[in-house]
Amino acid sequence: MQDEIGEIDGRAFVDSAPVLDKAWAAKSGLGWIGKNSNLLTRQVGSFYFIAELIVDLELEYDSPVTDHCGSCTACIDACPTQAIAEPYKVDGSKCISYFTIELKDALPTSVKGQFEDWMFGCDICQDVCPWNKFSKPHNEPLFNPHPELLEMDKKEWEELTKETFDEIFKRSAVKRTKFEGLKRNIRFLKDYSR
Ligand code: B12
Ligand code: SF4
Ligand code: SF4
Repeated sequence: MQDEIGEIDGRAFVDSAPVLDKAWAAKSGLGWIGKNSNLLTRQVGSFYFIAELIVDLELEYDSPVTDHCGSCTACIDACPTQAIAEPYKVDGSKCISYFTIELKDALPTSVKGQFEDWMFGCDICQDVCPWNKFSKPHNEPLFNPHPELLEMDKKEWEELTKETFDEIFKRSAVKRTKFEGLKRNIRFLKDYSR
């Protein structure tokens, strides 16, 4: 933007600061917030991050778009932990994503058998969303998984070592759980899978 426009100042964020990503994106006309609480569009569904540029530049604003969830309840029906407490409201403390990424303590046995095969995060309420049949594959090499990761079978995941974890998740958000967190999740799936 500086190359095109000249002297401007600002900051960029991607899930990296206390900014209301979804609310601002919806206000900017980038999509609507669906019943699964993610921002989505009819053109590309919801499989993307939301990023912001906060700049000292006067812009022409777009208007919000309309909600196209209609009578669909696919995300609510598919959530294995009933975390979508009511349309548009996700109870974070029941979400597999919270349990497997954010929770630092032991996983409660009250949710045993409910994680299907999710060991880090969960995309079920997006996988079932009819608008995601319009989602497009990325072309960003940095998002590609480590090739070794794609080859691993169940046994290798269960025997994951710190060395392999450090290697395959070197540049990945999976580091957020740390090695012990991911091992905890894998053990939980092993002990309580249906
Ligand atoms: C906390 C958080 C979580 C928590 C809680 C999520 C929740 N739905 O409550 C947990 C750990 C569970 C989580 C999980 C996931 N998350 Co998350 N998460 C966040 C984070 C860091 C903060 C959200 C937040 O609580 N903000 C504070 C509250 C007050 O704001 P808010 O939720 O935006 O709500 C405002 C408005 O949206 C509006 N609003 C909200 N609900 C409603 C309902 C009605 C009826 C109305 C009128 C208005 C309204 O009012 C609020 C106040 O202005 C954001 C990043 C960010 N900085 O925003 C990512 C973010 C929301 N997460 C994201 C993703 C990708 C996920 C996962 C898919 C990850 C995964 N694969 O496991 C799951 C999806 C779970 C789900 N169905 O929502 C993306 C969503 C991208 C998108 N397309 O929308 C974000 C935006 C990160 C990013 N920048 O890309 N997440
Ligand atoms: S991410 Fe998974 S657990 Fe969380 S609300 Fe969606 S389907 Fe439910
Ligand atoms: S699955 Fe249906 S209700 Fe849920 S966000 Fe997608 S369109 Fe909306």
